Amino acid sequence: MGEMSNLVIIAFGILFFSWLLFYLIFSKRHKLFVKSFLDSNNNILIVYSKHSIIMINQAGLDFFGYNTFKEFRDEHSCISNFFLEEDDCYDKYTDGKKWVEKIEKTKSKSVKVKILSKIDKLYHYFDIKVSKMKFSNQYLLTFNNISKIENERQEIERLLEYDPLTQVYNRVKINKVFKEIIYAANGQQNSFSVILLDIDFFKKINDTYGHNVGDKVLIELARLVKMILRKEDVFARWGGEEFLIMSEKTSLQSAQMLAEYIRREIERFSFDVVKDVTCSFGVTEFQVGDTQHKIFERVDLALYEAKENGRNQVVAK
Ligand code: GH3
Ligand code: MG
Ligand code: MG
Repeated sequence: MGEMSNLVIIAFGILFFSWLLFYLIFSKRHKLFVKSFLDSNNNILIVYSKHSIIMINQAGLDFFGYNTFKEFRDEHSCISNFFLEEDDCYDKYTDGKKWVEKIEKTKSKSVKVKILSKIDKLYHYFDIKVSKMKFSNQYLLTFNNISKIENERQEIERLLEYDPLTQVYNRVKINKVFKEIIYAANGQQNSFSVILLDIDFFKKINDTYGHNVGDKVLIELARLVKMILRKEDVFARWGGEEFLIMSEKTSLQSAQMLAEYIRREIERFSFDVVKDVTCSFGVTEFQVGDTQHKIFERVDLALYEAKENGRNQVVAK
């Protein structure tokens, strides 16, 4: 009886170890098969599970600048650490470590991300598609490099926001900035001021020297004002010979001083051909509850008064 049970145990033992051996060989072969499949693809492919990377293909290692998966994994468990912050791009703060699961549940199952390549030192944009693998809790991440199309899109967007003559922002950009800045100012009591400037007797310049010289004055004026302003000030061509400055965290008094400084610099500047040019300025500060329309009404009225009072001066409202 005792011998019999020993035999049964040994038989089970043999069975178990053969299964284990078979499983190990099979799973290793399976893994090698998956790896060679992933490596054959030129796109970066990553197998992800439980918030960490469990496989990356050769294209991925090449892009991130690692020789082996082990080197890569030792330094980075979560791929979202690579995602850089940019408007309309997905970054590591959006959904934290659970980002793969979150994306898989969205309709598009994909996100746009921005990554800096260690190899070519360039920013790349990818559309990452997340697919859940059947009968497992693993996900396949497919990186589609959309840098070319994204750069072209950004270039077009940039062109749409710039005035082709003076190379400063135009109304498209200003309206966009206004929306954001008013929203921020209402929320955080973070004030800002607006300066509107208009060239005095510009029609006379055109009539006397011709339209091309008038254009040149606009270019020179824009360049001069841009040089005076801080990087964080928004400067735009509002219309024909009207320019607008938006200064964040700037009180009415400071904006008035800035306008006065610009006014004097323009007055002192010797423009090509025309030599003397002056401008009139309207200045106003954001007040809680203001709309873009209200701000413009005030700054326009201030500018009107500056013109009425004899031009080449600053009026604050
Ligand atoms: P004020 O002191 O009252 O501002 O007089 P002004 O002559 O400057 O005023 P007004 O606004 O009547 O004239 C603006 C002129 O600017 C009219 C238009 O022909 C000219 N202008 C608008 N856009 C351009 C441009 O892109 N290039 C040139 N050269 N002129 C332009
Ligand atoms: Mg005008
Ligand atoms: Mg004018």
